Amino acid sequence: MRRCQVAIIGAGPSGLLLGALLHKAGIDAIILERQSRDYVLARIRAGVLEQGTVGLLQQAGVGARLQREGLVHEGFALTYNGQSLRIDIADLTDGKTVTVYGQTEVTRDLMTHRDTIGATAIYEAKEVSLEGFDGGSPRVFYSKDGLRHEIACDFIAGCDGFHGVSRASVPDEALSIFERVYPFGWLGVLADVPPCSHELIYAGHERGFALCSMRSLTRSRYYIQCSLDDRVENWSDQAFWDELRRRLDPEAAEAIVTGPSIEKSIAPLRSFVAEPLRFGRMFLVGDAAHIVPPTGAKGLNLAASDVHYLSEALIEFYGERSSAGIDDYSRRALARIWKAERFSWSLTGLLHQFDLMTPFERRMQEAEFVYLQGSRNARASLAENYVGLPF
Ligand code: FAS
Ligand code: PHB
Repeated sequence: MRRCQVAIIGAGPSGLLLGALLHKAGIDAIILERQSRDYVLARIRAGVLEQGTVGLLQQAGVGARLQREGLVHEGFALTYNGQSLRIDIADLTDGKTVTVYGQTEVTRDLMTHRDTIGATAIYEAKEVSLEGFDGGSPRVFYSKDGLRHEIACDFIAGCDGFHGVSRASVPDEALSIFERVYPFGWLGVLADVPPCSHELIYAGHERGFALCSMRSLTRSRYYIQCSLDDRVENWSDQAFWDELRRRLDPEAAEAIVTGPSIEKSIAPLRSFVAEPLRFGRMFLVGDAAHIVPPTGAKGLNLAASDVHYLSEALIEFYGERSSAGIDDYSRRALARIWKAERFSWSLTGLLHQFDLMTPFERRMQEAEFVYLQGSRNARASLAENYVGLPF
């Protein structure tokens, strides 16, 4: 049987970032990941980092490549039925910005860092199970190379995403679930073509939402809203490019450079929060605790603030033998989670087409866009949420 202070379930951004911050504080953690490294790295997900997330990665010692290769953005465009409005986030938030740097690269930097510091991450750890976290002696079990292994620890960090084992190990009666499943998904395409604009474009259109994003100046990431029963195989590259162009303003549509997709996938959209986030000596972190529709670019960034709160709490516990931080983790994390859930839900409602929209609801979308066009205060509210509310 192995022993460590903190057992971290999941080697996504949450687990790897928590592991890096705990290591820096001299706290011994073991990360257990169900998949292989390559599998984790092949998942194409988030693309926009808030300043707080960038700062945390730098604090963890993994900010160098991000600093070199990340694209700092001072604004983005909102378009609605072909009209374009630039949201000047730097001007509206006294200089705050966001950084475009793919989650794949964040994860790669964190994995490389963990190897460099010689800290333990066990990949392809199957059949992970958690025991004793409601008492004082948590245990984690997993299978690898045909053997069953056991880890004794002080705490378990459930960083294992929406479909993980951590939240599933909590008795239903101990959890309150809040959820909205949206009646559509996002069809995403990654292509080695230059972006159609130097900034992101969030497009609301009667045919459906579209998003023009990027990973670098030579690699673009595009999304279009699609129906829940749609399939990737229904969409040739050409069909995707044609539909994307239909949903953009004329200038952006004209600027689209097409090319073969190197990744094409459909993601469902949901808003989800589990309360509370602490169960004795086990904590839920990141997507294990909450999901947001990616419209507001909050998913990865919310995981980062959870990690910030939990790492601070555990460092305080081991450093000062105080449980104040771990006792307050759930309350503190949920306070920021719910504000990001509101923003993501609101922006999703503004920019997407809902099948059963009444003419009144369509007018409400239009009125919201016209209000944003005419009110600096309205744009400032959107901007302060987009750059990320304070930790
Ligand atoms: P993750 O899901 O990233 O990581 C959890 C890890 O735990 C995984 O590696 C998994 O293999 C592992 N795991 C699961 N069960 C386990 C078990 N039983 N034992 C051991 N390991 C286990 N956010 C944005 O901001 N913008 C986006 O565009 C965006 N697009 C997304 C698209 C998709 C399809 C999904 C699913 C999410 C998207 N997100 C996006 C949100 C996403 O970026 C998450 O917020 C981010 O991955 C959260 O990181 P983690 O909490 O580490 O969870
Ligand atoms: C992305 O680049 O994948 C991305 C960017 C912003 C979002 C969602 C996804 O809001």
